[in-house]
Amino acid sequence: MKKWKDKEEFKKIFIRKSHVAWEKDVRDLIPNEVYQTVAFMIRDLISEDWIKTNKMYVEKKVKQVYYFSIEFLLGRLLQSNLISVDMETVCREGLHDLGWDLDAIIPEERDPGLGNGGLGRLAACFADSLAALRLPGHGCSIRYQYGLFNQRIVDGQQVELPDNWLVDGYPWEVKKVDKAVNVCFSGNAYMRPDGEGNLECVYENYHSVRAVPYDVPMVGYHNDTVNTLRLWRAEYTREDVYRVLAKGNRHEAFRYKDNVQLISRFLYPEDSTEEGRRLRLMQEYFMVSAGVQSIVRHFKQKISPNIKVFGHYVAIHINDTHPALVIPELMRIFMDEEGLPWETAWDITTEVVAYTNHTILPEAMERWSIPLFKELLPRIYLVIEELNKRWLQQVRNKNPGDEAKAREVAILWDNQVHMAHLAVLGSHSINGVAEIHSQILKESTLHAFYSCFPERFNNKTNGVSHRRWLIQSNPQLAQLIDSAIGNTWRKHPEHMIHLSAYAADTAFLEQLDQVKRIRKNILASYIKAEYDQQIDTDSVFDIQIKRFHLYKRQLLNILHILNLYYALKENPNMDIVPRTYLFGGKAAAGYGEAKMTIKLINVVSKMINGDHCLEGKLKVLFLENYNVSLAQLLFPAADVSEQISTAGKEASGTGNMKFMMNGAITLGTMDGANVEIHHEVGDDNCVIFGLRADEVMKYYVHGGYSSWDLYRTNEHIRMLLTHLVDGSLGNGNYAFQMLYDSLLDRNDEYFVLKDFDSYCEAQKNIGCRYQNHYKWLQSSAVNIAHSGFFSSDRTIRQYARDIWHIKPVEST
Ligand code: BZD
Repeated sequence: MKKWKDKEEFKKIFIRKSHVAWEKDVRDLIPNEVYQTVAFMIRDLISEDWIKTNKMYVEKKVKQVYYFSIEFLLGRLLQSNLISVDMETVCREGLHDLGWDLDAIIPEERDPGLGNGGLGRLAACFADSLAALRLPGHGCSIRYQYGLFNQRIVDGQQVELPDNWLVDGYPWEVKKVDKAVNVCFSGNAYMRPDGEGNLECVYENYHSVRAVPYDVPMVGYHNDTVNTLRLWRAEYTREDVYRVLAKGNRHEAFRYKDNVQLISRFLYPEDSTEEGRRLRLMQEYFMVSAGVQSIVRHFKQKISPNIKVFGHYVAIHINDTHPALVIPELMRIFMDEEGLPWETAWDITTEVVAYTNHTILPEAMERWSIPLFKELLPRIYLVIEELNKRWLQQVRNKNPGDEAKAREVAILWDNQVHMAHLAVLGSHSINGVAEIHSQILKESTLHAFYSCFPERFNNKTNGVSHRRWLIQSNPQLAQLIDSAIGNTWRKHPEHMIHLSAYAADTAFLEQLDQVKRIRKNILASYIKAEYDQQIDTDSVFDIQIKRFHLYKRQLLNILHILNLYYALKENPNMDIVPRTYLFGGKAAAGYGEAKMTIKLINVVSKMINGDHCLEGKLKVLFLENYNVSLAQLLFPAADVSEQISTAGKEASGTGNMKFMMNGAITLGTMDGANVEIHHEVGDDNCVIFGLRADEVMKYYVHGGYSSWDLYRTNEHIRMLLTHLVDGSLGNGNYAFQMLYDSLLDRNDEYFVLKDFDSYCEAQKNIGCRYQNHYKWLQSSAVNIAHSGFFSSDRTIRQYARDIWHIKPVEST
């Protein structure tokens, strides 16, 4: 790996580079120019390794995995890359000599918001681990011109602003014009006899879009592996524009250009409405077709002309169902372009593809209307139709007369294409993302498929990159861990378990306390600077940061806070441990209840923070525009990690792991990976409350829960709900009617009221535990010690061993 020898060399190169890039004296640079100069210097360091890595994979003919994900939520790369090449100190000192502070330069990089939440961030942690473990694996996604919206809070309400993250350019990407491919949409496709007794497909009158890749290096931690994240952008070709122009209509040509570019213009929010669905389907096929074409081309050019051995060298992973069209696209290429018969094409396809499911919420299961699908992707539709025909024939032969069975597993049904069914059928491996989630998939959501292919189902509990979420975000804690157990945990996070021995070491716990204090102060200063709010660093920092969704139950959290507020008003001498409740997260633009929950939090926050009788006891803040960078400040400062989803609904959660790694105590339900966190640390070191998943399921199946009954019998609940609609929150009558209705008229689908008392108890329990500060610190240490299991390195090793069958590649 190339490095700067020392800060002197750094400065020399910096000065030369900045002269060339900006034609300016170093003293006259603006911070953004400093950022870009350092970024290009890092690119210089890694470029040889990047070329070498790809060469080595080809020369050694190793099997490579391609991770397809409609989202990659990378976070800023400057600091993480500096850490990977082990040059952070040299850079910091060099910049300092030149009059710049690295910490002031880092925020100059725009945080690329190419994802909504957990799913996209997981993809980024996986890319990080693949490179760190020297595994041959690459990402494939879309280069959205606008990432997830920027959130502003106006009058307590979320307002969505466009995120034009590319305005200043993106120094980490390399446009690869020579690697562009064409992706075809619409037109007509039909089968006809090929003259040799078989059928062949004719596909004509289609529109083609040029897909141009932009490669971003994924730099391995302290090694010389540099993998690639390939982001595709839709472009028009001059020839295509001329062709439209030749028809004599200039407006048509403009429209054509615009429509093509629209494909990679916006990231769609997870709960998007009907509008834009056509475009979303185009995006999915665009990414899939471009990615698969480039993999096949690379394979044929560099690995083997024999397509039948494709599966020995290539694994494709689909991150949820959005890339499931990989399956029919491989079939199309194998049959139409490589001339393979259906059966051979199918064997190779299923040998190559593996699928991870990330949700069991029925409304989040992707389905496309058949007429839309047929119109946009006629050739792909023919493949799916044939697949569905063959599959249902098999199912009906096995279960004669059982139409319910056919319905349960059909890809085409009710005029819809069922993407999860396509994904399951076309994959040799199907996994959930936490034990409980994988169990629910087998027992319920995908039970019919599980009985057909039990051997395909497995679990891979999620993990997060301890490099970004501990080493980078919390260097103070990382150093403390080093001083206790040495630094081998940085490469082997499972070694963190040795920290258990320090959970009773007073000196260590005092230092841990000190580190938490420092991190709380850093966060407090940031909040003062950015939001002009003062927070008390002696209070418990209780944090809920994640996407807003009814099942994640931010509503339960804020109702408890409101209840506490009323209790304090009634009894001002009540003895409570001072609390600072922090919220962050975005709601999908069209998700009324989620947006109203944000509004409720802001209204309650204003009321509580403005009430001077409560000063020093209770503070509530909603932090605008939660993103990866803000997350990096919040996790290290947390005392309490709010993981309070309705049991059975959160597939895994990954924020829970980041909090744990930073020593926060989980306050959660037995849901997703909380179950495994609880298993790791035990009842003494986390606080569990609420219904269990089987109890929730029983209520759904057999009934027996009435939120109105609770309303009638529980005076706290009645009072809180009344206040939502009687104007006493100072926001007009009926202000929160939608939330009131969801809790009562719609019978509280997510059991907020049912779990309310249990949650209040759990909050009291947290207060008591915090008062015994020594024990609290012990719990904190136990959590950190046991967080090694939740490193994405462990997860990726399991995927590599059990699903992809790929091995680390050592440089020679
Ligand atoms: O995936 C999340 C789950 O809700 C979490 O429980 C889990 O930890 C993570 C990672 O496995 N799912 C998402 O984040 N899903 C989306 O963001 C999404 C995006 C587009 C369309 C549908 C869902």
